[in-house]
Amino acid sequence: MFRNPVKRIAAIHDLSGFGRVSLTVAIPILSSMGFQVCPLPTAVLSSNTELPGFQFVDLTANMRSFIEHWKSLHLTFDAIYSGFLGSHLQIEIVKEFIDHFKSGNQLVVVDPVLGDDGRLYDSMTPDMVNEMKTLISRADLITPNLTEACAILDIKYREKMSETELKKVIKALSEKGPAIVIITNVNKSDRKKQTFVYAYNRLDRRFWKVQCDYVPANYPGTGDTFTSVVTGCLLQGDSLPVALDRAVQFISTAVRATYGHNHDPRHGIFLEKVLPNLNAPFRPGCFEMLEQE
Ligand code: PXL
Repeated sequence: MFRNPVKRIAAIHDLSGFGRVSLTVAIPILSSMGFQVCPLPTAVLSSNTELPGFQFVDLTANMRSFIEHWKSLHLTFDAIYSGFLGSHLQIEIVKEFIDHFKSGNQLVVVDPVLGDDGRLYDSMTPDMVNEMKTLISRADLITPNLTEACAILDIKYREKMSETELKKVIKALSEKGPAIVIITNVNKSDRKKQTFVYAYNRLDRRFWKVQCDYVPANYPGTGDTFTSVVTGCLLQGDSLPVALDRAVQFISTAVRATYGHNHDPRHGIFLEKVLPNLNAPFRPGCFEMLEQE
């Protein structure tokens, strides 16, 4: 079998017409980084759900026939990347998708979107949390925030955790299947205007930590931006810390390009202004390796 001359990514997310989230973030980022993105839309929305009055068409009933068509075309994917999913049935479909399209040399990325800041999103049911536990077991890389990590492990969320506790959480997640676990948005500090990303690669048993600027504005789609850039970097052959560093720097630049404008944060970050940065030479920022336990 020929390998794809342009690496190909199946991206299973919703398509929100306005407001820079999910597919409208993943496609431009991963295309700019040189990959063919094949969207399998889970739903079509007029805008992200932050904007009042959004219209919504659920595509759960159509997803299996789309997938059957892809099977009949004998498509192969160098990566499979799923994000926000709307129902436990959709999670089941993504599991089937991975089981069918899995190949040896492939990156399976699951962003287990369930909640933030200690609470699950309104649309998330206990069924969905349970389904997500089995979906992440099929992934090579997962990118939960701390709320999602705690929900998957059935442990109580605490806003602040010590590094030792965080390492335990990350390792416990990795033992459920994914070799690489990245936890975003950890130990936010308003006073110091910073937040952290922690990561672990079970294959070399190393932990990493990257410090990020924290800007007091909530832009939808920054999680999608982060996971898309990390996925692209790893597919380009970067090491895990370099991928984390590039993703953090990209988001920080995008937020800075947005924040000074008189702009409604619900419309998302000005991604279009900073996409060319994805092709700039890498300049090391601020990742550090942590002591092993
Ligand atoms: O992952 C962010 C996201 C994805 N999809 C939809 C959203 C959002 C964030 O607001 O509204 C529809």
